[in-house]
Amino acid sequence: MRLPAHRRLTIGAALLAAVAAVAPAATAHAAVVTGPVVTPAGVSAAPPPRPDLDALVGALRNTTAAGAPGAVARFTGGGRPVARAVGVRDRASGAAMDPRARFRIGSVTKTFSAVVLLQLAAEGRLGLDDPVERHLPGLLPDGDRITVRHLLSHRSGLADYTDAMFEHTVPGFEAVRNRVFTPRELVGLSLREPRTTQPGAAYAYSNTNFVIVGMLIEKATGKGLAQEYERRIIKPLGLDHTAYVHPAASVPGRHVRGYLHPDGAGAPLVDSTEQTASWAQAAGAMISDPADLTTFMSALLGGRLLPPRMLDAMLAMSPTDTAGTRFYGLGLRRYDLTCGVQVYGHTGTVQGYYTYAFATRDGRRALAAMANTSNRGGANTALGGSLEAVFCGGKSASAAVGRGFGATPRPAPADADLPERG
Ligand code: REX
Repeated sequence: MRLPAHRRLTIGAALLAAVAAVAPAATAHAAVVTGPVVTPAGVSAAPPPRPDLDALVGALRNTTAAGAPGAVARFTGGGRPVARAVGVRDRASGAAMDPRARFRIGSVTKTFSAVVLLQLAAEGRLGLDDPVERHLPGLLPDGDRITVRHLLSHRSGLADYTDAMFEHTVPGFEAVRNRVFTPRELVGLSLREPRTTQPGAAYAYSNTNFVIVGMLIEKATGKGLAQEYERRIIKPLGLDHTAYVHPAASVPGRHVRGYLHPDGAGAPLVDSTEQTASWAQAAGAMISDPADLTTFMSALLGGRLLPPRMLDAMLAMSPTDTAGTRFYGLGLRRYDLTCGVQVYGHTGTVQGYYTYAFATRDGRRALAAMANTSNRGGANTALGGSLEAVFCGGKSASAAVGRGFGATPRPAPADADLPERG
C-alpha cells in the first residue's frame, strides 16, 4: 500500500535526520548507512522480518489444541497476502475453517467506533476534551467530569456492566442473546454499580465507555451507527464483508460458527453464532472477515482514515499491564512483541469468537487472526502467538514453540494459501 504524501514526507525527513545524527561530520551528506536505522517513529530502514508461516500454523494448531474448533489468520505485507487455517468453521457440517468467512469481531468494533468519533472531532462537531454532559445532558450523574477522551481511553471510571451480566457464562449469554437493549439501558446497568476510578484517574477497561461513544456518534450526526460506519469507513475502504447488523441476530453470507465454552469442565460447547450482540453495540457488535480487518488496520495506521492530529491522539498510549508490554490509546491497543516490533490494533471477544487485528506503525504489515471459541483463555493466548510468528518471523520467542508443536499427531485439516474472496 502506498503511503499518503504527508506520511512519506514525515518518514523521509525522520530518516534523513537519523542518518545525519549517526554519520561523522565529513560524510554527513554521503548517506551511506550500514546498520539498521530506526527513526523516532520506530520505522526501521532494515527490511522487516519475513513472517514465519510454520510458526503461524503452529500458533493456530496450539489454538485448536487448547479447545477451539478452528483457527485462521491472514497476513499482509510485502508480497502476496497469505492465509492459514486449521480445524473447522462448522462442527455440524465439518466444513473446514475458511479465511474468506465472516465472524463476530467483538471489541475490534471499538477501533471502528473510535475512528468515526475522531473523524467527527476533526470536523469540529465535538471536542475530545468536551464533557459528556455537553452532548448527552443528564445521561451520567458526573457527566460534567467525564470527557470524550476519558471514554475512548477507558479512563471514565464507569463500571463494565458485562462483568455481572456474564458472571455465569452460559446462563448469562442465554439471558441476553435475543434481547435488544437501548444504549441507555446498558448505561443504566453500569450506573447501578460503583465507579471503578475517579474520572481520568486510571485505565479501567469498560464496555460502557464505547456504548456511550456510539451514543455520541448518533447524537452528533443524527444518523444511526450502521450508516456512519458504512459512510465513513466501510464504503471508502471497500470492506464488503464488514457490517454493523445490530439488532439482526444472524451473521450474513459465508460465515464461521462460534462455539462458547461453558464454565463447567467437560460440558458440551454451546453454538453461540446467532445472537443480537445488543449487549455490545458500539463496543463490540460488528461482523467482518480477515481481509477486511487487515485492510482496515493498514488504512488506519497508514493515515488514510484520520488526519495526523487525530491519529496522533489515538496513538497516545498508557500502559495496561505491569510488564510494560501492553498499552491502550483511544480505541486502540499497542503490543510490544519480544523482537521489539510494536503493533497496533485491537483484540475482540464475543461468545464463540476470539479475534486479533493488528498492524505495524506504518500500516505496511497487518495480521487478522480468529478462533471460533471463547471463555477459553488458553485458546486466546495461543492465538496471540500468531502475532509473534508473523511480525517477528524467525526471531520470535514463540516461533520455536510453534515449531516444537509440530509434534502434534493431527495435521491441519485445512491449510490454505489465500484463495481470494469471491
Ligand atoms: C464479554 C464476555 C467479553 C464474553 C467482552 N467483550 O467484554 C468485549 C471485548 C466486547 O471484545 N473485549 C475484549 C464471555 C476483552 C477485548 O477488548 O479484547 N465470557 C466469553 C464470559 C465469562 O462469559 N464468564 O468468553 O465469550
